[in-house]
Amino acid sequence: MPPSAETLAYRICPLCEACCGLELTVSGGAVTAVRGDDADPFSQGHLCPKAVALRDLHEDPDRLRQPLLRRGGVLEPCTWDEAFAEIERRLPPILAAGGRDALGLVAGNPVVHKMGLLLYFARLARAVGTRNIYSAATLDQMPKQLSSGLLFGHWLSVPVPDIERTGYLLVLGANPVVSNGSMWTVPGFERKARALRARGGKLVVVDPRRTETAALADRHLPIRPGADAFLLLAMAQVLLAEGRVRLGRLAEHVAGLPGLADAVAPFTPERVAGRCGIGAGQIRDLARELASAERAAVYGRMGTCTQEYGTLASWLVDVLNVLTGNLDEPGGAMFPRAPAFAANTQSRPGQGKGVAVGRRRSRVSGAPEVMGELPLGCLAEEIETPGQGQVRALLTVATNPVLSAPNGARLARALDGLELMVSVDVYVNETTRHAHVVLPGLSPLEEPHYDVAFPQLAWRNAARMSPAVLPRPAGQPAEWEILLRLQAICLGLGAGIDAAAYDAELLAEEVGRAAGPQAPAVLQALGGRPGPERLLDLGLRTGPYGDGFGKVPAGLSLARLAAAPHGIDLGPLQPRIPEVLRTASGKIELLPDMLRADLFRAAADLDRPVPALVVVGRRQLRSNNSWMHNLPVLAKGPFRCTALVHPSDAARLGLRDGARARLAANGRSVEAEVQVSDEVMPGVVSLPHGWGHDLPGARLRVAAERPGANLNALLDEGLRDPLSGNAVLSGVAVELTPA
Ligand SMILES: Nc1nc2c(c(=O)[nH]1)N[C@H]1C(S)=C(S)[C@@H](COP(=O)(O)OP(=O)(O)OC[C@H]3O[C@@H](n4cnc5c(=O)[nH]c(N)nc54)[C@H](O)[C@@H]3O)O[C@H]1N2
Ligand SMILES: Nc1nc2c(c(=O)[nH]1)N[C@H]1C(S)=C(S)[C@@H](COP(=O)(O)OP(=O)(O)OC[C@H]3O[C@@H](n4cnc5c(=O)[nH]c(N)nc54)[C@H](O)[C@@H]3O)O[C@H]1N2
Ligand code: SF4
Ligand SMILES: [Mo]
Repeated sequence: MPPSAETLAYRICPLCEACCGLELTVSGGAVTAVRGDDADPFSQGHLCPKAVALRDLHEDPDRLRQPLLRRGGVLEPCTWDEAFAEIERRLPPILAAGGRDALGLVAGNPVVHKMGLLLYFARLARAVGTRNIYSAATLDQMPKQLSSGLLFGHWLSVPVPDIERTGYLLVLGANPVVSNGSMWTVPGFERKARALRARGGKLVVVDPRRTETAALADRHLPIRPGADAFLLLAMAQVLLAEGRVRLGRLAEHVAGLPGLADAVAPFTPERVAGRCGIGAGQIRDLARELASAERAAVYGRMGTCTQEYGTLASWLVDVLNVLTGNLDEPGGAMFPRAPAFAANTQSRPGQGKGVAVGRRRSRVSGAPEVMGELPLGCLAEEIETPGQGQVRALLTVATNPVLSAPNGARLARALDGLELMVSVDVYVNETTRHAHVVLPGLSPLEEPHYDVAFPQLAWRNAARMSPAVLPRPAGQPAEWEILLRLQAICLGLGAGIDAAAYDAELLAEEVGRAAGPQAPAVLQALGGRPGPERLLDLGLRTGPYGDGFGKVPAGLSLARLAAAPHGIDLGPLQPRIPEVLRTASGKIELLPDMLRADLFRAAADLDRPVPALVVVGRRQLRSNNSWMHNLPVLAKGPFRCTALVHPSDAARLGLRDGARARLAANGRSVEAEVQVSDEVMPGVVSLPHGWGHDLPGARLRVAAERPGANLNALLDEGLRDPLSGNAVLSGVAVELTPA
């Protein structure tokens, strides 16, 4: 074939949780067009403007293609051997002196969008054995993972709305029309929501801002930020007090119902109305409407997690799903069944160990470990504070916490105090500019892909994998190999290790433990594919749809999946209770002790005065957290990092539309352009996150042209939901003055 001939390639988009199937036109070694893949049974042709940016990302001259090494204070290109040799020279002595905990690990959002990173970061973390593990999860969804773990027994047993069959969808603190869904993989949410309304169903949105999703809804209820737990408690109180609870089929699978009525009794609609900014009558009506809908689902996301009562709110979302008989029912909130890697399809069905938290605590603040992680908000103090267990070396993988986490300025100072910082990333950005060694990952187009986590959160069961679209540049390792080499260095095996042989050795150990006498045959069947692909084949073949290495001839395997470029549909969500449960009791634990106890904190806080002005975040279609502002196709157009202010607040504060204003909190401030709009409720200002690209040393030429204001510069790294350790990013008091 002549190199200029056009070919079509199919690739799952790695840029958000929707995981859309894309059809890429490839010509002359470059991607020349990006479309949604209409033949993909899961995403059905959906795509958003970010997909087109995959091409910009691939071609971005600022994207790193060579490792960098700090020499004389400056990050300079080096060879891979030099980079690993430097790490091997510096890291083992730090571990020898300070122990395993001297190495901190931080994983960022794109880790979950790259098969090699997700599978091998977990392995690296286990092998190193450090307690200092951090990730974007504690800036995001940890409350949902904790509440799901407590209710259902596993961190990723998160029920999602069965949107195609529901008649009523209540959305709190999420804007899936823009975000394309989170902890709910639902490409084309907007189309599905319109279809819901077209068939006579209802969409209700609870959000301080009339979002793009709220604009589509039958009803928008503006809520004071941080008050969701109170709203949901009152709704549960109404259902219980008015005898509207119907557990249906779940009755025999639920524990803890008797205590629930007492626990929520103090939170009547009248008691919480002021805190929520929603009338008691409206709260009561909402509860009754939800209870009387034939098939309904409640869904809460970012807004309900990134607040002081994030775990309570996340728990109550599912309490309402249970109380209304909608959990695990078609048209309600259901558990997907992932084809591979899902803990809730493994081990004994219906019962397990549940989840444990607080098995250890962070050294400085005493924050409990959750899901093996410490709150990212603790990282700076763990680096700064001397003593046994102090973080002296740091490995960051695909993360930019200097912008994406509260009070990045403090973290940036702390990073400069490290003895060694290694970053696996594709840019020199606000965080990696602090590194001593930067190891670049491949462009997503150069790697095969399978979504390890998202099928467990998907609107429909499916299996899809993408081969690499473009060849990998000679000499550049895949990210899983980079992580494996780092693991070898940490374990004293040396940087020069043969990564493929080491990987095969580790796989043999794993399979040996799991498959016993069958291990040699299993290893033989997995063959000599690269590491992550072998793990995927193993996961698929031993998974719930798998071929069981020949036992189920029509079952799934990597070979079978690879032969289906658009993916394989595995049907609508099916009821999974009790099989999905992994609690010790084998029941849904409706009132876990930890949450019952947290209700006292909420009750004591019910009458706290509401600040005059609080800040919330805002996601935008042409932006993705902190890292896609360097891509021309997304960066063009009107500047979007504006502060939305309600007309009544603007008048009160003397702010004009288009004027610049200073936002101040916690003794820090940023400046942004004001956009006066009744889209936000009075008393709330909305500013997007992930901006602030004006820090010296970052190499993001496009982003630096319009740096924007960093919302997180205002926030407090110590303010967390104490149960999950999740940062409070929403509802923080701010002062707003003309600049
Ligand atoms: N105030 C406020 N703060 C927030 C949020 C909010 O709503 N409000 N949202 C939070 C949420 S939900 C999240 S998930 C976090 C995200 O915060 P982070 O985990 O910091 O993720 P990103 O900001 O998306 O930055 C991604 C990083 O990965 C790098 N990267 C991109 N692609 C690749 C790749 O293929 N390989 C490698 N190795 N690196 C890559 C980028 O260069 C960048 O450094 O931000 C959180 N911060
Ligand atoms: N285009 C785009 N898509 C993205 C991302 C992106 O940056 N850009 N980021 C991706 C990531 S990492 C994630 S985690 C997902 C997140 O996806 P979503 O969960 O949909 O997150 P947001 O769009 O931030 O929506 C959160 C909503 O909560 C509202 N809110 C704030 N505080 C409160 C509160 O106290 N109560 C209630 N009820 N609402 C509140 C905000 O106004 C906002 O509308 O999006 C993903 N998709
Ligand atoms: S919605 Fe998400 S997965 Fe789909 S094309 Fe856009 S960024 Fe990619
Ligand atoms: Mo996120």
